[in-house]
Amino acid sequence: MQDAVTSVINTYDVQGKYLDTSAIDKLKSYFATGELRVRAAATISANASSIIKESVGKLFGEQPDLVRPGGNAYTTRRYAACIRDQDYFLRYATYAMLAGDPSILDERVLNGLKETYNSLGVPIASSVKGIQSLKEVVASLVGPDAGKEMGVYFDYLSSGLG
Ligand SMILES: CCC1=C(C)/C(=C/C2=NC(=C\c3[nH]c(/C=C4\NC(=O)[C@H](C)[C@H]4CC)c(C)c3CCC(=O)O)/C(CCC(=O)O)=C2C)NC1=O
Repeated sequence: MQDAVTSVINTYDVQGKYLDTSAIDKLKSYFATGELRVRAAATISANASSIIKESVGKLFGEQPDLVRPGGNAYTTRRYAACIRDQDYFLRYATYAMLAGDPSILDERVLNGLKETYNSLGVPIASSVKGIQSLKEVVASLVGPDAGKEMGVYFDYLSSGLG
């Protein structure tokens, strides 16, 4: 896993170069949003269970077949797995937002996930919809600026799955 700072340093170290203005601008923008990121992470952490609840409410409201017989989230065991996956997406997107870097999502979440979902018949399009519901619920809770930062990582998860 890396963060915005180690990402810049690694890139320049490979080339044996000092930081140029593009690198400095990246670092400036990361530090300038530091307080915003920490505050958003605190709000998300304190409200995680209601965020999850609201996001699956939206998803199952729009796609009720998922929780009916034959649906992938039907039965208590699969319903619980579905909620747990939403929780993983929220928690890891929050970590990535704090780091200002998506690498943790590749390493811990997306690696092999699509294959697992396909082999278990977990519908990818509905999972992406669930991630987008998280994005909406979080944005309404933390406000537009922090919502935009989080949105980057929910979109990263969505396109990594899709
Ligand atoms: C930390 C990183 C991490 C992730 C992301 C992860 C996901 C993950 N979700 C799984 C299953 C699952 N995921 C879902 C999710 C859903 N079904 C739906 O219809 C909805 C669209 C969606 C919820 C929004 C379901 C229902 C299963 C169980 C499928 C089955 O066993 O038949 C499985 C298979 C093993 C298991 O059941 O635990 C994995 C590995 N595991 C991890 O360790």
